[in-house]
Amino acid sequence: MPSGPAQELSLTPDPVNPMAYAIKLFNVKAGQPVKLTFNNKAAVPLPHNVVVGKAGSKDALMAAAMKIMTDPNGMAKGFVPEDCPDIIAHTKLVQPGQSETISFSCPSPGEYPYMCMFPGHSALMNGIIKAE
Ligand SMILES: [Cu+2]
Repeated sequence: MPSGPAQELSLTPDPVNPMAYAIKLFNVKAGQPVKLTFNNKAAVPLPHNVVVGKAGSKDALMAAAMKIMTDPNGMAKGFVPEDCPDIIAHTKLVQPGQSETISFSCPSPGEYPYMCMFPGHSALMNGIIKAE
């Protein structure tokens, strides 16, 4: 079980490119709780989500993003592929001006990918939480 103080991460869309995140790399301690807040404040209003995957699952997450993009119920699901076993945490689809905080932990050292699965965003709108 994770113990110790929560490591608070704060994420927004990139102020220059609204289809990317402002931060592409976070460093955390493995095994300690993480609180990630996504604040969807941007000059260009677009909905986004944040989907966090297991260590080393970036390719699997990318594939899941491609799949949910063509799902006729994708919007209703907030573009979160609930059937993807590599997902450890996610926000709902966060509308412009709103924010959401999610809690999880990175149990062991590794590179935990996060990405936005709103159609067309995942290729650039992604990053890594590096746990050590
Ligand atoms: Cu997005």
